[in-house]
Amino acid sequence: MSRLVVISNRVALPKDVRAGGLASAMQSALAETGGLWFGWSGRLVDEGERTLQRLGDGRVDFALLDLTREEYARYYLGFSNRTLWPLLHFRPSLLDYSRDDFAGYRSVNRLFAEHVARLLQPGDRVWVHDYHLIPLGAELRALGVDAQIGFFLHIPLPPRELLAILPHHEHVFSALAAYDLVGVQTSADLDALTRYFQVEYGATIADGQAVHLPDGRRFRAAAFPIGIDTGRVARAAERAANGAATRRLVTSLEHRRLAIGVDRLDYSKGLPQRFEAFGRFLSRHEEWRAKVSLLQIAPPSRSDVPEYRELRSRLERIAGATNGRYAEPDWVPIRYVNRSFNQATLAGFYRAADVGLVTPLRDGMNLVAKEFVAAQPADDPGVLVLSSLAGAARELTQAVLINPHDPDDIVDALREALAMPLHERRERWSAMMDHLRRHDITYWRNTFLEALADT
Ligand code: ADQ
Repeated sequence: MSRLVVISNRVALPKDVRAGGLASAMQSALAETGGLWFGWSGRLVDEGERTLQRLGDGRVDFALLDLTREEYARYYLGFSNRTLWPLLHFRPSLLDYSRDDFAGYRSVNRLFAEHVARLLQPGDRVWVHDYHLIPLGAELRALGVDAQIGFFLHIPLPPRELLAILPHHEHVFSALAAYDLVGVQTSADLDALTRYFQVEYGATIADGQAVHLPDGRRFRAAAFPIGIDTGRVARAAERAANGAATRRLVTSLEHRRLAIGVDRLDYSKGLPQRFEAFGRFLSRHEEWRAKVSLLQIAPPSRSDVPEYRELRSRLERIAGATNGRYAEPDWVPIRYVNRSFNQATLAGFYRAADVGLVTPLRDGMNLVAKEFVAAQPADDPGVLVLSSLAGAARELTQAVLINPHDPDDIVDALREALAMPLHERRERWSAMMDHLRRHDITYWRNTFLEALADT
């Protein structure tokens, strides 16, 4: 089988213990066929000190490229995370555009392409990941690369009207036509993509998937909802149930109930709304005071971006106010923890929880929702409360679905979840678990790579 070359902003090395499902899916794909994973090293250097670090054993290799501080500021913090991220998450009011950032984004994509082009071998298949690297395929083509190249967008794709808000959007999104296959998370994202090409470029769409441009370019687009390593999460949760971390958590609850949220600290995750709703739940349902806690695990991310720092102080204020108002000497409503845990520990925490609160304002998929379900014990499963605006809601239809913009919806869902009879919890859980077992991360990776091979 031909070698696989994976390109993403960050690379997960085999020794990375915090690596999640995506990292292990890529690593196992690379292990099967041999290959290379290319991305930013995470190091910032001065101009002229850039290195390309090579690791691996010759069968599975890693190539890690340094960036300068200027490139990091423009490509990563600027255009990727202050322009594309808010826009693609339906938040145009947070969009911060600058021509210099856009130029930086393009030049890092070109830089990546130049390095990758030198590392490619005849017959390689290339798989590019996510919004940081949309123009990479076109840059590779400009360098004469004729390998099969696929692209997967992990975050949502909003309707054309929103995409068109981005200055010079045509220079960004038309680059998708350079790929043989463009994968998105849901059929809604796929509709947005095909519609954008129809309206902006007069493309015609055959079989709902083949996009033909009037200039003769063509590519295939399809939805590939990403999954998790369902079996691994389930086994990890079972093992962790008796581990020290889960036992300490359970003991600390003293038979009270537990709702859990686990998210990167990001404004797309709806954390202020979740905290507010939990406070409202306690205010409205006195009978639940001192009977249930919310454990929110939220490690800071992108703290060099001002919106993320503001979010952090906002959450501290709401958690502080809610705790000040309702806490008892022996009970705190919101346990707010700003650090990350390894996947096994998280799996144990999910299993110990009665309710998983996953309430993003917008999310490409949301793997935490899937991990929460996979970690539940079959005989006494917890209840997933899930935002209908997360990609995962299209598959996990047996969750208690809510609109995160309506705090009362979250309040009602919490009450319903905490009171749900065992037979109903089991019924909902088995349907979701069946789906997750059939559509796991290996299925996702294989369907994408098979579709790429078919292009
Ligand atoms: P993210 O926005 O990072 O991913 P999500 O899918 O929920 O969102 O999480 C990714 C992984 O990070 C999960 O495996 C989760 O367990 C882990 N994680 C989250 N918080 C953690 C913590 N506190 N400690 C340790 N691990 C933690 C983007 C898109 C999503 C899409 C994924 C995959 O925004 O919509 O589902 O990519 O395509």
